[in-house]
Amino acid sequence: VPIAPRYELFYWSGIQGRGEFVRLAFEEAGVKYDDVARGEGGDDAVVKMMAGKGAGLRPFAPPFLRVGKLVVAQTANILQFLGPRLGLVPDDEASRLAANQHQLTIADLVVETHDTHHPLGPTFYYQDQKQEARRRAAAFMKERLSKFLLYFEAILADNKRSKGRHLVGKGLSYVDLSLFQVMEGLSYAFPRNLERVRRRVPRVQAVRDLVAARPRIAAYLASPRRIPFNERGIFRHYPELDP
Ligand SMILES: N[C@@H](CCC(=O)N[C@@H](CS)C(=O)NCC(=O)O)C(=O)O
Repeated sequence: VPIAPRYELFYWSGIQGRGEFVRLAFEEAGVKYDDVARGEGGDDAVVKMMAGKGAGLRPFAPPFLRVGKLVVAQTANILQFLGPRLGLVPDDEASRLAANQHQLTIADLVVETHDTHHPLGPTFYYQDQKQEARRRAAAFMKERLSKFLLYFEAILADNKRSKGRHLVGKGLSYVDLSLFQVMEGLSYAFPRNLERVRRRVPRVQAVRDLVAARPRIAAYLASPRRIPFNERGIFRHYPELDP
């Protein structure tokens, strides 16, 4: 990989989705990246790569990153690759493993959040699985949401090196950015239910606030580069799922 590489991010153009975890890392680092599908080629550019029509390893699903001849897919894997290059993870092996581990746990939470509106999977429209979605969302709210967030609260409390302010090491890492994104998404999708959990996770909330106040992140959030949440992404607001 060249010293100042051209980073091309491939992700669906109309949603934050999983691509947002990667965008936030670039934005915090102040490193330029092409958001390929939002350019001229549109979403077709993503589809072509998955059909093996680009050089490099063929990805199963977006997001993926192309850097020269290298193609890197899977959100956590992309962030593991970018972390050291963007200065968003400590150097030591234990911290890198911890960062990747937390990112994978966040990926699990993202899947479970997605499954609240698509419990029968992506084959059927939400409209055709509304009943199941209600059951799944209720179970998620009752047991899973607080379980995940209280886990991250405990990780923060355990991380004495950062005085409980960061998930990994002493300073900000890509995992903090991802925790911010999850909190934003959950608060869009489930404002009522998240409010009930939020006060039980003050350290998680503080990470959210700290990331939102980072100058480059604040500028990004206020820019047109930040796609608004909508009902096509992972975090969808259906009032009937957030009683
Ligand atoms: N585990 C993968 C999941 C990727 C994924 O599910 N991507 C979604 C968009 S957010 C997609 O388009 N999937 C197409 C499919 O699964 O057929 C990751 O974390 O990157």
